[in-house]
Amino acid sequence: MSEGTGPGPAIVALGEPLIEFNQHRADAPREYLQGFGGDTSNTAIAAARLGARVGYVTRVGNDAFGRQLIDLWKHEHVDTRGVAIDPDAPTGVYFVTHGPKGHEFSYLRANSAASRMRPETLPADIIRGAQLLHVSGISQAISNSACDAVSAAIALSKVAGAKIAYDTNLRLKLWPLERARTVILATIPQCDWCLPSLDDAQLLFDVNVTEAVLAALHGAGAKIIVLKCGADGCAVSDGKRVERISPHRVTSVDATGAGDCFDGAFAARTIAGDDVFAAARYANAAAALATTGFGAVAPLPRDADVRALLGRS
Ligand code: KDG
Repeated sequence: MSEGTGPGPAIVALGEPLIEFNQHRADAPREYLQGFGGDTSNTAIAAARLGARVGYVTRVGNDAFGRQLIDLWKHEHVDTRGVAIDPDAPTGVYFVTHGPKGHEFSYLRANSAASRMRPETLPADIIRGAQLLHVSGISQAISNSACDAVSAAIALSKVAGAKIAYDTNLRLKLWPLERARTVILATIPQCDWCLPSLDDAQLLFDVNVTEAVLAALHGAGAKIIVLKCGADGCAVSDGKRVERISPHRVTSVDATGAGDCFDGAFAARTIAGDDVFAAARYANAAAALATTGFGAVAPLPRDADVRALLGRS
């Protein structure tokens, strides 16, 4: 697998990586474990750990955190040819705190290097060479120019005949609901696979029941939907058939990045030839394993772990 030479990646993810500080001990709430996050980076690493040839497209700062991220991707066999170093803006940071309602994110990322992505700076050849582009609502929320870069990347992938996977990843700390809704509803019909969480879809469409959510998403132009329902597993719909996939029983400590792991596993398996239902069953198990450790990246599983969990269920 290549980190910078040889054949280009089959899967390309585009977005913002973050340095993570995770409050990992209930008895020491001011102690933070440093790790890594950023939804699309998590997705890229998850897919790479599961055996896919993956590349990442972003900008990092010319700082210690940017260098740590580049080292991480190299270590994880994620191709870094699409990563640019911005001399004038920092790498983004976020904190994860844990409370009775689950985890909460606090960001230090305004005007970050990744937020300065724009269509003209995209590595067009790398995007055109991939079979699958993965983007998210966070990639679009971080700035107007990054939002335009996502549209440009989608256009490049479409011309190249690649599949496009889209996680709505709605973060209301990054943009207001009305703007998010406008952009997300314009993006959904352009993508082949729509991978929202149930929470996102409920907020976007103001409906609650899974069937109504799936109908609203198809009505908005989604072709294939993989609805991630957190601790309740997921539901897959191709417009003709709906399959509900039950959750796996694991000891969860931190759900940060579980949805991103799902996306990476789904991408890895579809590229390997699985149909969307089989890929979602696999991804559902991978995502469960991602909740068994702290942080978005450290607990991302390997193929043998996922298959062992699938074999136990
Ligand atoms: O899904 C986990 C991500 O949300 C986390 O790693 C941080 O990318 C992040 C974000 O923007 O919230």
